[in-house]
Amino acid sequence: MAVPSCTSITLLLPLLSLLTAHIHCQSEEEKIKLEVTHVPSVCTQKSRRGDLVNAHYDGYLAKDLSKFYCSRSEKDGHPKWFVLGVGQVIKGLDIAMMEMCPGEKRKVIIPPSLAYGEKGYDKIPPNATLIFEIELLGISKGPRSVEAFQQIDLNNDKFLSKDEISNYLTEEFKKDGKQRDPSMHGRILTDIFQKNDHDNDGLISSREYNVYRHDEL
Ligand SMILES: *[C@@H]1O[C@H](CO)[C@@H](O)[C@H](O)[C@H]1NC(C)=O
Ligand SMILES: [Ca+2]
Ligand SMILES: [Ca+2]
Repeated sequence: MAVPSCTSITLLLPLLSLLTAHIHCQSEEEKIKLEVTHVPSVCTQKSRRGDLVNAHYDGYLAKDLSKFYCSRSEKDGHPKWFVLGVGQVIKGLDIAMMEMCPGEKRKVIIPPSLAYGEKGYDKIPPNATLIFEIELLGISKGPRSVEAFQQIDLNNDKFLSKDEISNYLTEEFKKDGKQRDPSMHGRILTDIFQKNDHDNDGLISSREYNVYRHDEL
């Protein structure tokens, strides 16, 4: 299906992760090694799976400590936004950034099985152990949160109908103010139902929507 252009990705982030979020099965024996290097004096909130987090991180190859990624020098130094725990970043980072306070800093050593594996990726060689220095800047409720579900579920019956999701898409599209091919709306809607309406009853239940079992609705 057609995917919205790059420029709209930030605003459509909730949407895109509705389309692409999936559960990762984890069988690896290997674990990350985590060190908390700075704790803020006040911690009002801790990061959870499904939260939209804002962070800076630098990545190094463990074998020679060469830096392969630095969020501070990419994209004009804007920190990265992503949904935590849904595979938008490598597994090791998803794990390392749980239960973290805004302002907290961590250093983590990630085995290849929780990073880019036997194949490697781009600047990352095969079987590379990675080191990340992470600073969490902010947390907001993510698209797969209970809050997001309730926002879409206008009649509050715990099911998302086509109309409700269509409304939500319309509102999201209005927010970024771009002209769009009207057929895209329909295509996204169809795609959302194909990927999420597992029992094909034309409604997305809280269970179908919510990949996080611990988020009781
Ligand atoms: C990566 O590790 C696997 C498993 O230990 C091994 O079979 C493979 O040969 C390694 N690949 C490279 C390029 O070192
Ligand atoms: Ca509903
Ligand atoms: Ca359903």
